[in-house]
Amino acid sequence: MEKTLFIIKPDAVCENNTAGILALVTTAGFSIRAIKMTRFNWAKASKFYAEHKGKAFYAPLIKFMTSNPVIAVVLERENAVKKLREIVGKTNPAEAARGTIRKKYARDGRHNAVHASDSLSSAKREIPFFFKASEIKDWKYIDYPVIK
Ligand code: FUP
Repeated sequence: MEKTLFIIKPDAVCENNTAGILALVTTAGFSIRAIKMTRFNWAKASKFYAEHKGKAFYAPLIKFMTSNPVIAVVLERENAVKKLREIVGKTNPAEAARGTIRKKYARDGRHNAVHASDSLSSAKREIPFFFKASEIKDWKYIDYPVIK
């Protein structure tokens, strides 16, 4: 089993698309191992997107990602990184395949609804931006007896 980081971005959170997006990922066989609503500050977002520093879209991207809350999610399934990227679709919704999350929920190439780690090493770098190891649990339902 593999874990990856998924972020529901400010556009999708504010447009109330969280439930629809999570329904798509859980239907695709992912389990939610950790989830939280939080807000990026400038320093954290700059570090998260450091690989894009120097590109024209970098500052507007950071501005957008810090503008409103995001929902960070640790998702797990076999081949999670690759499979999640498939159902997320291409960066720009105009190029994203039908049935993908970005085709359905993204507005454009910046306000594109979600983030998904692009490799296992990215997932390992990105998950700790939001979660301590102790917050990521393989919960198993236990039917505790009722104590009267
Ligand atoms: P992706 O892996 O599909 O999220 O895309 P990238 O890593 O290439 O880019 C990260 C984010 O930068 C995108 F999700 C949105 C933003 N971006 C732009 O705003 N404009 C661009 O031309 C490319 C990316």
